Amino acid sequence: MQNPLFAAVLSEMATLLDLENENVFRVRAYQRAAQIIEVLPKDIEAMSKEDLMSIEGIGKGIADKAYEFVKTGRVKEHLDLRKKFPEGLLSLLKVPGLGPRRARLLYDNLAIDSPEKLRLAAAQGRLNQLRGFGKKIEEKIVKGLTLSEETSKRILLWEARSLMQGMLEVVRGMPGVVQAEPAGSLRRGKETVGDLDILCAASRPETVSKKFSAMPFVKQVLAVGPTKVSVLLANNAQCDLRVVDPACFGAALLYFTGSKEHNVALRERAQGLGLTLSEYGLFRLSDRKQAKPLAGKTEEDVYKRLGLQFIPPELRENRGEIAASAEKRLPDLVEEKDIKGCFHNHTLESDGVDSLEDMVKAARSKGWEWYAVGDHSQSLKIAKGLEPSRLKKKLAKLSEAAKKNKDIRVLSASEVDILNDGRLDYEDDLLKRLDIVVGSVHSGFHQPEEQITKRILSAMENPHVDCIAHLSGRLLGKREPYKFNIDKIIERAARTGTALEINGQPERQDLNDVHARAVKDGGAPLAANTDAHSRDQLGFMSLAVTVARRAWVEKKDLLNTKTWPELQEWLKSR
Ligand code: DGT
Ligand code: CA
Ligand code: CA
Ligand code: ZN
Repeated sequence: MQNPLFAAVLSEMATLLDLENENVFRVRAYQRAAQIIEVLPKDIEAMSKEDLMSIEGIGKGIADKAYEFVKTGRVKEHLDLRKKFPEGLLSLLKVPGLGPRRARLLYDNLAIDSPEKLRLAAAQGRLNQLRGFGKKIEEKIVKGLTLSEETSKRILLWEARSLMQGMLEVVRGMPGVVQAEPAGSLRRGKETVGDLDILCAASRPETVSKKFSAMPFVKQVLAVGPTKVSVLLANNAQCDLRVVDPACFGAALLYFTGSKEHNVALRERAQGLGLTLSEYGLFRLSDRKQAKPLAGKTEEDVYKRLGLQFIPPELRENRGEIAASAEKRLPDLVEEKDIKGCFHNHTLESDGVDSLEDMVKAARSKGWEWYAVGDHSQSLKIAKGLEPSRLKKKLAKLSEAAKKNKDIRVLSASEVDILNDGRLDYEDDLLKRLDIVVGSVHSGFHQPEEQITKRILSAMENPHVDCIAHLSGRLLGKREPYKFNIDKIIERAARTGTALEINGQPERQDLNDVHARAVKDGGAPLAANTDAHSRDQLGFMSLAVTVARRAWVEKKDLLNTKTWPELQEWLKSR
């Protein structure tokens, strides 16, 4: 699956064309094509040019480039465009708050071609010499610099997973490869990953490492040895491959999955038992030559020999999982197949792209029992939020859909803004008519902690509000969470029975794992939501479930594992 890599190429081309002052329609066409390819369910490799061109938004130019990319692993025009600008300018473009036009101004007038030079210029107060760079913009840029420095080298889990899928297909197809699995933070399901780690067992390691470094979408080989390769992919993501002997695959997988902290704690436990654990296996301390492994073929064997229950990768952060495993009280983690529905979704009535009918169809094909169709409320004008009159019309449409769909229960919902003063964006008599009300903060992000907390608390006091969405408001790499008092919110949620959402949008993953675990421990309900704005985005449920698993969440802790009769009962009890 080369789609994500090709999408990254197109999106960078859009940026470069914009830098060149190319006409905006061409720039937009590339941006649009990148978005389309990114979520295309079909592999571009398996599509003809005609197939591609039959998709709305993909013309001949893009189809030709897709063909070139599949054949050669690169796009010549992309590389030519790149050569026109210094590498540093490209990294400048990734700073939130700096578009291509502003970056170009900085480059042409102040010779700024790297984030470092930008920071210096800001510190020296040289930015406001430029037209259009007022105090506000400057502050925004400096904030953006800090954020992007922290996250620039990390990839969102969702994106990393789709890259990994493509890499695994290739590696598994190489001669002599017995097994290949993802490792590292990706396997643990961390919200962002620094690099992709692949572990593979093969009879002739050198052949694999050679082939791996010669893959078409490798941009640069960073290091290569017979059993270890590090490469940069076309989209600048780093990928590490380790090749090991099948006999110690389990021990190696355990080691390279990490986390480092989990590994250290495991090794301490081994030592206490007179054993030693390494990437090659578990041995007696007395077996100095490490000739006779006690375990190593599978992870299960290693854990068992250490007197432990198998620990799912999502829990391996040294947050109490080893003690829990030793005492046989590991949680029975929720799985995606336990999910029966979703509270928070959008249609094209507000800012989604698919119709109500199509969203319901997609939910049905996921095998869900019930599905709450929502949209934004009136105050969120940029997202075409529904005024009461439109919402009432939609309610009529929804009851039509509910009658037509017998095999999935269609519920009415809304994502209702929690206004700056804590009131909700619809009157109670309208809220009362909705099956599910999801309350959200979309404004006043800069209010002090006390004020934002108060807004959320008062929304939870409203008996119609069933769930609070994306509690922290963060966008990974783009926007910091606003300030709120998590303890007070959890305490209130536990009392009012209001669910707190685990939002599965790749940039949100909000609640995060730590907060979600605190919610569970605090006895408040959780709901895993996709916040889908298109049919494809129902797939984000898997991301929400991963966050839940990292938070030690079991089936019973998540409201949307309830069957329809169970959910009905819950709704009645509110
Ligand atoms: P990342 O890539 O920053 O998101 O995080 P990881 O956890 O994937 O870290 P990475 O890629 O540096 O290494 C992959 C795994 O290899 C890591 O989770 C544990 C193991 N590992 C790497 N270096 C060490 C080390 O120095 N000591 C131990 N015990 N384990 C290590
Ligand atoms: Ca890694
Ligand atoms: Ca690595
Ligand atoms: Zn929202």
